[in-house]
Amino acid sequence: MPIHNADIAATFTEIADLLEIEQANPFRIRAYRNAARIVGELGREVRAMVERGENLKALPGIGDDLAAKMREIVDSGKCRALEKLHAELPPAITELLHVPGLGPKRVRMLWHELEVQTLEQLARAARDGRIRELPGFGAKTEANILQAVEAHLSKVRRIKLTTAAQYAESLVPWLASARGVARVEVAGSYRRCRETVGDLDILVIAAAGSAVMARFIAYEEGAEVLSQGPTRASVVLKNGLQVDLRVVDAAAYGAALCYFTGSKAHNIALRRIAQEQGLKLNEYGVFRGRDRIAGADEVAVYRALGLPWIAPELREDRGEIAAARADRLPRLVQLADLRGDLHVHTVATDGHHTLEEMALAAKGLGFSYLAITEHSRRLAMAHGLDPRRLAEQCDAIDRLNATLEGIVLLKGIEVDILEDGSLDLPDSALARLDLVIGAVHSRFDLPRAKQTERILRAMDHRYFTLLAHPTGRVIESRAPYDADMLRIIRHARQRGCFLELNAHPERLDLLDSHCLMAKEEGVLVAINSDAHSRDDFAHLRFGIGQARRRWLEAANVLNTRALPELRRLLAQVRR
Ligand code: DGT
Ligand code: CA
Ligand code: CA
Repeated sequence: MPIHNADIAATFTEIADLLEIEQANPFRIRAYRNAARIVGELGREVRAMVERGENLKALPGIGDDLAAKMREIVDSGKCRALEKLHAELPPAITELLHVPGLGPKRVRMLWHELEVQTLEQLARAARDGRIRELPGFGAKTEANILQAVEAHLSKVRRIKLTTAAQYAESLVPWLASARGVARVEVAGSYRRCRETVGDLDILVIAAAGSAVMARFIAYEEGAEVLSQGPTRASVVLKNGLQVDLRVVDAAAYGAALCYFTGSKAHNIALRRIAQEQGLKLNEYGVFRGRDRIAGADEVAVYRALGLPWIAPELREDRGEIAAARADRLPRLVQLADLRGDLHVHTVATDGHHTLEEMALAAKGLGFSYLAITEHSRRLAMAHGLDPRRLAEQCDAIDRLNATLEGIVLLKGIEVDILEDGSLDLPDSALARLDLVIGAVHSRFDLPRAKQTERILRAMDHRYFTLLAHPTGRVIESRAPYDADMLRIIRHARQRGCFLELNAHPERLDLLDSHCLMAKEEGVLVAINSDAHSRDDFAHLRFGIGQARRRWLEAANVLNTRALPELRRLLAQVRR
């Protein structure tokens, strides 16, 4: 069974959680949490690194012990350290940690005193009024716990697109290699590049009697078969992700692809258009009376409805159909339009590769420029740069640029925006840079007016160029900080500075809705990888997907500009 980074990260997180409940050494716990984060954010598969015999200890915070555990997980699918903890503690107890207000101490007490081991038992204990009796709990806490558990139990689970991609990219070749399969494609919200997906919808063209269904059911990562028939089946994978498979004829493939790509709202709008023209649209084709006038090919399905083909990312019934009818669909930005990346880190702070390694990797992607933007000193955890180290890096960049061919390194910084809106480095340190990215990394809790003012003030700084990950959210784990994004975007317009769409899989920030706001307000967006390793440039495709969902064209994106034009734009922002 192929092991994905998400599996390794989940194993380490679970170990850390269980150790916390056992009240183990905090340093040990932190080492596992750190490893889970590093692996979870890595732009390449640990499995491939192990297969190639690469040194896992090159990853930050990974020593002999963790490297050995990673190899063990990749090789055997198991981790003895976790199994040992499972033998000592109830299996589902870590779920309790995800209830707001419950830390390891309380979970331990609930388990020891009330024998609560699962969310259901927790809810029952709360309903019975048993929790309030425990020292340090009380009736109010009990009520809060009950509410949180019930909300949690009813919440439908969605999975990050980037995580789903790891699973889809193993499953698709597995299905494609079955006898009689002509084509495999993932439709649904995955194809529309939503930032999270509820399940995967996979479409297959296969001849009658093909082995694809049997192969799907036999997939090693499958945990449970929910339903199974000759042309459709649903399986839940071990990670909880549901996969719906449909086998269709080549003659209906385009119509099925259109139907199962959705969204539902887009489908309904298309069907209405068909009806207006006396046609019928369903998952088998476009029909006039009993004649199928289109079906095999998605472009032809749209054409039969009198429309140009609409890119999947647009299919949300958010104006794309009217735009298509008027022949005014946007020419969406593509990965190949990017000429460079304006936000990366190196070994000087918390990155894994050197300046030169990052430059060569960027050049390998066809980029003509790459901005080096380390953290500033305030982020001590990430070894942020002070003025002296920044100056040294600038010198190193100058020396390297003199020898590099085909790629130019730009000098930048990801400087912390302090609580009062000032920047973490003095003007004298920033003056020499080509660009200054400002970022909020602290005090996410400021009230809306204060948070907004803080960011506006930072933008007014004479050297400020670009606002990094503008809302600060981390997908499914940290909500955006409370700030007036429209005001921030309008201020960026007046100030002439830019916004980032950070393509890091945990972030995808600018959010979907703000991308459109930026476009409408005329603020250029930089789609950046925030790479901490040369493999992380792979994140860019998810940033591109997010941008496309909100209609961004190459012209709306800063780093589609050629270097001379980019330099001109960056210089214009300085005061
Ligand atoms: P998800 O899985 O929640 O992230 O979102 P989707 O869009 O992948 O939704 P899903 O998996 O329930 O269904 C896949 C596609 O199938 C959906 O985008 C459109 C189509 N579909 C599903 N149910 C209906 C329906 O009741 N009417 C129409 N017109 N289309 C539907
Ligand atoms: Ca789906
Ligand atoms: Ca589905």
